[in-house]
Amino acid sequence: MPPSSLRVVYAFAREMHPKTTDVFIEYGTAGFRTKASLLEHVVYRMGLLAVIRSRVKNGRTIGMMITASHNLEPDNGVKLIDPEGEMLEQSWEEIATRLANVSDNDLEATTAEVIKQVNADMGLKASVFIGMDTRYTSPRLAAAAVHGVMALKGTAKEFGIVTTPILHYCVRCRNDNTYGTPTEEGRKYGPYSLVGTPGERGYYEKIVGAFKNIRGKLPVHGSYNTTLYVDGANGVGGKKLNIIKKSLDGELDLVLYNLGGNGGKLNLNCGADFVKVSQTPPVGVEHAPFQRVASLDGDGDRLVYYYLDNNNKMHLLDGDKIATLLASYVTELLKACEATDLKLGLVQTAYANGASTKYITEDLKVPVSCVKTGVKHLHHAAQSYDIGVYFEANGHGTVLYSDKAKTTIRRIAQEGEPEQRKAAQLLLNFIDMTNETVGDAISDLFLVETVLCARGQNVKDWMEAYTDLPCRQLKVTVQDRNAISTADAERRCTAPEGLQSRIDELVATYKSGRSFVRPSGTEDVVRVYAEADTQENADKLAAEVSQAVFDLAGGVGDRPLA
Ligand code: NG1
Ligand code: ZN
Repeated sequence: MPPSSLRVVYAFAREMHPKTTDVFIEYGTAGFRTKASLLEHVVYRMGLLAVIRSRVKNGRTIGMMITASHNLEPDNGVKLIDPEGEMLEQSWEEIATRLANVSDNDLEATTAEVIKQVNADMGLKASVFIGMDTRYTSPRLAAAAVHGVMALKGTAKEFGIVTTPILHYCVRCRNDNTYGTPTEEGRKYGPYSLVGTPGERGYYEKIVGAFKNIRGKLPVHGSYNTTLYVDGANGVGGKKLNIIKKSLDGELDLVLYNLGGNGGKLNLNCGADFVKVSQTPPVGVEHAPFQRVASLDGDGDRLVYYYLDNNNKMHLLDGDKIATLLASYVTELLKACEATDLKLGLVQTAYANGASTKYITEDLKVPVSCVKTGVKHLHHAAQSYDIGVYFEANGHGTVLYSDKAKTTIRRIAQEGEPEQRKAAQLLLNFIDMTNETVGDAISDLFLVETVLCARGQNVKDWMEAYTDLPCRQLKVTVQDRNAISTADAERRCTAPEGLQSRIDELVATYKSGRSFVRPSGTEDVVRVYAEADTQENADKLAAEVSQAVFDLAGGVGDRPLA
């Protein structure tokens, strides 16, 4: 494409999506995320970048998801998805930030610069898949994305309202037709049965088909009960479960709440992030004690469970509990099929509860690594195992199976002794049910339900594997959150001076105390995490560390936020 044809880049910007703000915006852990009203020009420019990225990847499809996940309704965001269904390569984050912040007048020249820098062949075809969450600002932003794609003569395909993981799945399938068919519904086979080869399955066929298949092999027994309540966060995940529900034939009885009707607001006092951070049940869900409840976030990529006891006290089963449940079950199946050369490992972040890390190491005897916050770091680390289970404590995670693992398990399923074959076949269904591209609340929900059913366990049995240390998360607003630097997978803070030694002093006064601070990548705050032997102590430690951040890192206002 000759440089003169980049004029249209400026024309679209000026006429349709002008930059109306000078607020600097940065591509963070989850792409760009801020007030929806500040995003239109950013999304348009990401449409341009997606086309360039697609051409650099030889015309393979790139994804663009319009969402602000668990944030409240007024926010929105955009992130790019790479051809394998993974997060955008890190080295492109700086390019995205540059393109998002230049003036409209400089946009044409900067676009040309970027094309040159990444050596994109603008004569190639380019393909971009676009999806959005349920926010009322999303359609307008999706239109800006399409214009960005058009301005550089790429082909945009809109998926409408989808969960983030559905879009990741479709991008992966479009580029690798052995993984599946890039559609939500699938085309060939009736109500989500697991027929045909993996490459012929749409999203529901893959996940739900595998679940039904495995349920045929695992009769309900023990204290497992097929009724599951779900808090849909008034977002897209609940809506998709409502579609799936109709095809479940009693294998799982979903009772869905917070589906977006009745004035329920997205993520407001409900959803996985609210439940995890506030450690309180969502509004709008009514149930008896010990009923298993799953809570999704607004774009359907996070999942936590909880139940209430007889005293209405909430008990949370977060990402750590899900990770340990899945890792222990896969380990069991690997043993049963005697695939002893396959190494399983677990990846967590500093937010993982200390009790979970101890349980994984000492009881499950599974290697565990700790990485920086942000799915891309976890995903990457999980790829170093034959089978890598990764979860953030907030409920975002999945399981990755290497080609070696898949080949070995397939071979055992065909050639092994009868007992080995049985375990390997269950494992193959388990792999089918997993969305390996990214953490996926719907896929994870079916994985959890499968393990509980296989073990005949209720939610209390699951909880009893280990006891979480009480913990607390707080936020502190400071003048410049980037004044905080961290090291050792964010567990220690290297600036501002004196803060880490203050944290060490405070932690030393608490039994089982642990605390760390880091700047958020999605909000303009510093996050504080603390755990200790009692809830009272965890709360106190978190408050004291927040005060230290406030004092030493330039707190804004009268005192730290509650
Ligand atoms: P930040 O705002 O950087 O803490 C939050 C989550 C991340 C990740 C991103 C993306 C916590 C403490 N942090 O990031 O784990 O999920 O959002 O959504 O939960
Ligand atoms: Zn999310």
